[in-house]
Amino acid sequence: MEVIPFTHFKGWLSSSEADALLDTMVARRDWTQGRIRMFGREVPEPRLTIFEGDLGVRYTYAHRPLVGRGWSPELEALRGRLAREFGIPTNTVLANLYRDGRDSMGWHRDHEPELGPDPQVISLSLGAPRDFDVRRDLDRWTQRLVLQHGDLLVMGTKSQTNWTHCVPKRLKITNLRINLTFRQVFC
Ligand SMILES: O=C(O)CCC(=O)C(=O)O
Repeated sequence: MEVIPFTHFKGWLSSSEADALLDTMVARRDWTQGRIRMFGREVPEPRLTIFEGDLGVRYTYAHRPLVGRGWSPELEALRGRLAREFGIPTNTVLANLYRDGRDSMGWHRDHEPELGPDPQVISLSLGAPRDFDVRRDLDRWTQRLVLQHGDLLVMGTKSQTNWTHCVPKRLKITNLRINLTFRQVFC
């Protein structure tokens, strides 16, 4: 039986650390609404994003090209802590801001060629709790995780090759959520 390649660390950040990071991220002025291509049509993303990464690192998803222009001190400190604790190096972070439960992320996998053959992704959640669904390709078995303020999710080996994941809409949620996804891009 295949082990689920998603490991959920509840309360990985203390509530004071999570509150401080949420405040810092909310105060940023560089949130943008990108445009992506879905089913052959260009549409605005149903969320806001900030991309950071090592200088010149390029990551493209859904036909949206992103280029690393360096790190803010708090996100660089966090990626160092992740590398020390999990032994997973990363050179980019994509921050997603879900303004409320109308913002979402559809079923997908992080399998762009520049992420290598078996990407691992580390995801930190801040703000409103949101459902995070994972589905195994083999039999479409689906599991729901609830990601809360300060929780960390490690999507390990095979998580992107044999599974898909999504953040479904939740129309009753009125508060914002920020998610930070750290990845290693091979240039
Ligand atoms: O918001 C999340 O928890 C998931 C983000 C995600 O799936 C992604 O950035 O690929």
